[in-house]
Amino acid sequence: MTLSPDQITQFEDQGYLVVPGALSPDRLSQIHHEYSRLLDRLYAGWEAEGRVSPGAALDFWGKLSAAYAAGCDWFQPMDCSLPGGEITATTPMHFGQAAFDMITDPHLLDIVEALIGPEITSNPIQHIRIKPPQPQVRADEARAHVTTTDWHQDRGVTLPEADETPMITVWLAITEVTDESAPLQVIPRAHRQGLIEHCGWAQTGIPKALVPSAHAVPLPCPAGAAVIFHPLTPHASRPNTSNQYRWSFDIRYNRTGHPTGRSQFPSFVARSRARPDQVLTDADTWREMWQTARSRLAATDHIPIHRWNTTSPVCA
Ligand SMILES: O=C(O)CCC(=O)C(=O)O
Ligand SMILES: [Fe+2]
Repeated sequence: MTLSPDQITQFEDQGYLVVPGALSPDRLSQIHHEYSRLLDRLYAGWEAEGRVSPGAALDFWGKLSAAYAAGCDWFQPMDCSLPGGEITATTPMHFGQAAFDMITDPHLLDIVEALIGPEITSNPIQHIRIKPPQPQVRADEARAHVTTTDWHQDRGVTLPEADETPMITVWLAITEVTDESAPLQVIPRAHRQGLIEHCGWAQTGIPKALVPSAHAVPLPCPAGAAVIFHPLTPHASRPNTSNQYRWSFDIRYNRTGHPTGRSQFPSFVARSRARPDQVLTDADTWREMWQTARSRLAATDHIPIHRWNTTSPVCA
C-alpha cells in the first residue's frame, strides 16, 4: 500500500491524513493475541498477590477494568517505551514480536516512504494507549496514555536537536474509534505556523489561548486505520464517553541520520535502500536494545524529554 499523489498533497496541505486499512486483520489479531497473553500474565501475578479477584471469567477488557479499579498498573508494563520520568532497573515495558512486526510492517513502511523517503528509522518516541470509558478513569489520572490528551505538537515532546528532523507520527487504531470513544482531533493546516509554546504541566501541553480549537476536526476511524500527521500538527484526544475501551498505538519514523529527539532511547533502521544490511529484522535484538537502555538510564541522572517549563507567562 503506498499513497496516491492526492493523499500526499492532503498530508502536505492539511498536516494529516487518515488511511483506512493500514493494518491488516491478521496484524490486528496478532496484536490482540500478544497483548491478551501479556495481560493474562500480569493479571495472574496480581491475583497471586491478592490484589485482584480471580480473573478466570474475565476477558481482556474485563481484566483491564478490574486491574485498573484495584490500582494495578497495566499501562507501563504494556508500553513499548520507557517512561519520561524516573526509570529503574526493573521498570516494566513490553517489546514483543507482534509490536515489532507492526512497526516494521512493509505496508506501513511504504506509506512512510511516500512521505519521508526510503531511509527510514523507527523513532523511539512510541506508545500504546488504552483508554477506559471515562467513568472508570480515576479523577487524579493525568497520563495521556489512559485519559484525555491535551493539545500539543509532537515536536513539542521532542528535544530541540530534532527540530529539523524529517519525521512523521503514525497513529494506529487497534479498536474502532467513534466520535464518542476518544477520537484523535487535529487542527488542519496549523502545521504551517511553526512550533507553538508548550507548558511542562502534568501533560506537556499548549495553553488554551494558543490553540485555535474552534477549527479542530475529530478523526473517528475503523480498526486498522492509520492517522498520519506532521510533527507540527496540533492534536489532542477527546474524552472517551462511550462504553467501550479505545486502544491505539502511536509510533514515529524519521529520516535516518537525523536526531530522533530522544537519543537516550534506542532507535533502529526499519528500511533502507542505500544500506539494506543495516535494517533490523529481529524483535529479540529490539527488546535487548531497550533493556540495555533501561540499565544505563537507571544508573544516570534523569534526562528531560522536552524543553518546556511552567514559568513562562503563557503558562500562568
Ligand atoms: O491518542 C492520543 O490520545 C494522543 C496521541 C498522540 O498524542 C500522538 O499520537 O502523538
Ligand atoms: Fe502527540
